[in-house]
Parts: sequence; structure tokens; C-alpha cells
Amino acid sequence: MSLRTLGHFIDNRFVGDGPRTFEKRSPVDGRVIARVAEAGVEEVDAAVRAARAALQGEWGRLDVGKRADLLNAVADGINRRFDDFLEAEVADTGKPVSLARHLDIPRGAANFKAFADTVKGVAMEAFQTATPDGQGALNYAIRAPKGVVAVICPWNLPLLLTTWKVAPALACGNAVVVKPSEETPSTATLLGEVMDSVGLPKGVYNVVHGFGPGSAGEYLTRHPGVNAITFTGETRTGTAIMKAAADGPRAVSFELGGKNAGIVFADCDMDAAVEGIARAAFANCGQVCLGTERVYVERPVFAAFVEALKRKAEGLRPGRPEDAQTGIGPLISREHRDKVLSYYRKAVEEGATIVTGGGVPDMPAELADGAWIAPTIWTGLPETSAVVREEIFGPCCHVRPFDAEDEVVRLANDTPYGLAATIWTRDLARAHRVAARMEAGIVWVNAWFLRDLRTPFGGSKASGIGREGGVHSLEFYTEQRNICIKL
Ligand code: NAD
Ligand code: 6OD
Repeated sequence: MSLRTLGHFIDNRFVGDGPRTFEKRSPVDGRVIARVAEAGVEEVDAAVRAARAALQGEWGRLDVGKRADLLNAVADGINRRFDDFLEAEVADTGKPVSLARHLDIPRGAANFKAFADTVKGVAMEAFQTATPDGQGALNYAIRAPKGVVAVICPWNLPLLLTTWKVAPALACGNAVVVKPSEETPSTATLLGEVMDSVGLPKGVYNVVHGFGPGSAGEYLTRHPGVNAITFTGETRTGTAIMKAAADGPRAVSFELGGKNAGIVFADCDMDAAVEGIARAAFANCGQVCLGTERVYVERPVFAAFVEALKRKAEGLRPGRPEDAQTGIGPLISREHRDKVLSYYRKAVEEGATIVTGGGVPDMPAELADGAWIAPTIWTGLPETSAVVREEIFGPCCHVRPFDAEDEVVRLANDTPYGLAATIWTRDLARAHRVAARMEAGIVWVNAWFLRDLRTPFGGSKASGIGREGGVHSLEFYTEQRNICIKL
């Protein structure tokens, strides 16, 4: 693939031939694959002004049905250019083509379809109100867009997570300025071409590239023309963004980090549980916020479970994304690998037993500069260890035995995070009981990452603020205005 040049997308035009650029490297072999424009204060300001102008123009007057039609057209546009999106996403992330083909790109299109459907069916709240003259009044609430919404995205599921926020924002009539991760600038940029091709009015969808602090991310979140900020990323970054949002103040919706528990009861379908936990721990090279880095297994099946999970991990062949035999891609970057490897070392210092992995796999010379890492399983660590408490965001998990239901509920909830949990059991009463006691935004029973886009999605505790999905997204992307008519 030749070196790509990526500009910002502002007011439906690609711009960015200025002096500030940065290099995007392939996680697979370390080659520079793109030169990306870096937005300064001026470009961010131009994007926010374009978005504001769009709200004051044709877009601000478009009825909900027409907005929904445009969203459906965007979904169709993504599907028409499916292979371009696939190639761009795989080049930026190094993830197996099979994964991006079945998850990332279809969900990019599905997000637009889902929110087009949702927004068409939104009802209004209305009250008949008594008045002293006996004539009464009618109170009803309309929903207006929040205005200019900043969308700040991470690198692990770039198109999926960007569209998860852009689609409801546009469905509700907002205009957006997207800041993709510096690691994955391509698919948000390509989406600009689709937006333009389907006739989205100028300035409704804008993209600025760059980093966080002292760069596009910070400039965008501090911009006084931004009315609301929706962010997916690390909890620590959320804290910094919340401080920026305090000036205004502006509303925030945060989907943050996790340290999710998987609970395996002895009565479960063992093959399904092993398969499910293996996916939850190792899919996307462990770079999924909903992934499972803490596994608790009922003691009678502990040894058999660990052995079966080890076989799964060892069966994941690292390799080129396009190779059908590839079971696991690289991490997003060598920098992220340094972080994950620091936890691999910490596990040893903290006294872990390494069941499998623990380092860097041998790769052929042409892939030696990639961010490869071995899927890793540990046992034997105390719950107080950093490896068990902190989000690693790599293909790894710690497995610990438990003896009683109350004990495992306490262990699973003993974390500052509260994003997701997965429970494996055939006992329906226990499934309901334990699921209701999980301090997490989403709990799966005998499943993982099974999504219905109408359900409320978000995290408890340090894993987020607010819920998005279906009509729940309306609470963030619109503002209700009450109208009282005296009859
Ligand atoms: P990150 O927080 O480092 O970066 C996310 C985005 O924020 C990037 O675009 C980055 O440039 C930008 N950014 C960084 N500092 C900023 C600042 N001060 N102001 C404005 N923008 C700033 O996260 P990441 O490493 O890209 O992604 C991994 C993290 O995301 C993990 O913690 C993971 O759990 C989390 N995540 C959460 C969810 C969820 O739904 N809860 C989904 C995916 C990822
Ligand atoms: O499925 C989704 O809507 C979603 N937000 C998934 C998040 C995955 C985290 O990596």
C-alpha cells in the first residue's frame, strides 16, 4: 500500500496541507503508512465554526424524516465502500481482516440504520394542566439538538465507536466535530467522503486530526463554541476532559475504561464458557473495553478451565491481518506494547504463575518491528496486585478460583471500574441473582459482546458517565424544551 496523506474534513472539504503533520505507523511491521495533518487552534476553530453555521442553515431546518433518510444513505454509502473501509481500518489497527469484516465495518453501517429508526419513533411528553379559569393548559416538551458536539474517539474499534456517537448526534440534529485517535485517523476521514457523497449539508460532519494535550483534542474540548462533549477512552483522559468541560459548563457523555470480571460456575456449559472467555480476553488482541481481564472460576472446575483456556490462547496464531490462519493481530503500537509488557513483568514481580505467554512471540524478520505480543494467562496473584486491579488493555487475564456465590460477587465488584461482566452458568435463578448484583453497566449471561443497539450502554463507577443507545442517546444529544399553551 502506498503512503497515504490524510487531511482534516472541514465544511465538506479536505484541508491540511499546512506545516504540521505526523506519521502513522503500521502496527504489523512498523512502516510509516500515512502522513496525517495535525490541527492547531485555527483548524479546530474553523471546524467548530463550520458546524455552527450548519446548524443555522439548511441542516437546522431539516425535519426528522429527512435526517433519518440521510442517515440511512450514509449506512448504504459505507456498505458501498465496504472494502475501502475494511482496508483502511485493517491498515491502521493491524487487526485480522476477518474480525473487521464481521464486526467493525458492519457495525459502522448498522449504527446509522439503528439511530435512523430510533429517531423516527420518538414520542413527545404532554400533560393537560388544570388552570383557575377552568380552561386548562397543554404542556408538551419538544427536543432540540444540543448544538455543536465534540466527538473524541479511541483507537481500538475506530469506525464502530466513532459512528456509535456520530449517528445519534446527527439523528438528533446536531453538527459534529470528530477527533479520531492519532493511531487510527483513516476511517473517520473516509466517512467524510461518504457524508459528502450522500448530500449531507456542509459543516454537519467535520474531522480534525491530532493528539490530546496541547493538540487537537485539547483545543476542541476547550473551544467555547462546543456545546457538548462525548468521549470514549481512558478514565484518566476523561478526567482531563471533564475539567475542560467545566468551563461553560458543557455536558459530557463518557465511556471509559474497565477491569471486567468473568465468572464461571461449575454448572456451566464448559466448552461455551472457555470459548466465551477466550474471546473476551483475547479478541482484538485484548483491546476491547468490555473484555475480561479478571476471571473467577468455581473451584471444582478451575484446573480443567485453566487448561482449556491455555489451549485456546496457544491456538491463536499471530500473523498478517489478511492471512486466513491469523488468530491474533498485534497491539496498536510499540508504545502500547511497552505498557502491556510492563504489566507482564509486574505479574512476575508480584509472584504470578504464568500459565502461558508472558512475552513477545518470535515473528518473521519482515514483521519484527510490529507490536506483537503473546496472549497471556496468569494464576496465583492476590487481588491487591496491580495486574488484577489496573486496566492493561492487552491479550491477558488472571484466573482465580472461588468457592461461594457471595464470595465471587464481592471479588467481581471489588474494583474502581464498572463497565461489564460476563457470567457462565446453567442455573437460571443464579444467573438473575448474580447479574443483578454486578456493579456494571452491562452484564452478559452465557454470552459476551452480544449487542442490541436499543439498550442503554455505559459504565458505572470509574467506567463512565451517562448511557447511550436507542432512546437513551436522546438524553445526551438533545435538550428538552417545555412549551405551555394556555387554552
Ligand atoms: P485515550 O484516552 O488515550 O485517547 C482517546 C482519545 O482522547 C484520543 O483521540 C486521544 O487523542 C484523545 N485525548 C487524549 N488526551 C486528551 C485530552 N487531554 N483532551 C482531549 N482529548 C484527549 O484512550 P485510547 O488509548 O485511545 O483507548 C483505550 C482506552 O479507551 C481504554 O481505557 C479503554 O477501556 C477505553 N475504551 C472505553 C470504551 C467504552 O465504551 N467504555 C470503549 C473503547 C475504549
Ligand atoms: O458496542 C458498542 O456500542 C460499544 N460502545 C462497544 C465498546 C467497546 C469497547 O471497546
